[in-house]
Amino acid sequence: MRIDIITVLPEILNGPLDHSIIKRARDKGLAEIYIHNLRDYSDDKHRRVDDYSYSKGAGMVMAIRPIEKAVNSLKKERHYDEIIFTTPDGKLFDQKEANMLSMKKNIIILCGHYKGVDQRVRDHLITMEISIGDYVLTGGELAAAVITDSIIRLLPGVISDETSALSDSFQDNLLSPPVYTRPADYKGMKVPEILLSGNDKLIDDWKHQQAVERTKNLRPDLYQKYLKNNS
Ligand code: 6GU
Repeated sequence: MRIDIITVLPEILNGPLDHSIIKRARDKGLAEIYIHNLRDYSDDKHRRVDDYSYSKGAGMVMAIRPIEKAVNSLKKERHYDEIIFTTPDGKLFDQKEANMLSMKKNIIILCGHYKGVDQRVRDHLITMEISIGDYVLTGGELAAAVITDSIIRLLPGVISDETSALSDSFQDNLLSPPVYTRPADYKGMKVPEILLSGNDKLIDDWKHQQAVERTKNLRPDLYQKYLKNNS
């Protein structure tokens, strides 16, 4: 899978997507991530990509010209399944969206900035608008990193079987059960007896029951979804 990210702050994105599991996925050729500086597509001698809003006092707006140039130069090379814009008023991102996007071949993510983007970009170039939560970030870069990370880890071969993405929290609308490692007794704080039993069937039942219990207590909204899917 290939993800092209268009941004005015490429420095922010390089760091988070160049470590650990995501770095390994890129090195193994399982994922290609390219970060493009929107300013490279500006015609302006100061490399500006924003301009004044037609509504007074509304702050700066990302202009359509450089964005269209950037998007078209990518589209000329290959077909894109989705062109995503990150914005606090987009559709709330969740595991289901991550699963859906992980099955695409090529996507573009345009990082929102300033007071937003010229509406004509959203109307004519963008196929999908995503928010990562009900709070405001200074720009779409961290959201793009979150979205990219959540997609890449789902690609076949990126995560080993033992830690399979299928057993992640949220895949079945359940939070993960608690986990423990050695020592079995640390200053009187003990690992639950059942995990030391060696009985895989009993341990699996216990983990599931813990996951259900945790979800019920911590995320009643998710628990309702879980009940609906399992009734
Ligand atoms: Cl995608 N962008 C910005 N700027 N803020 C956000 C967001 C996106 N998602 C939540 N807050």
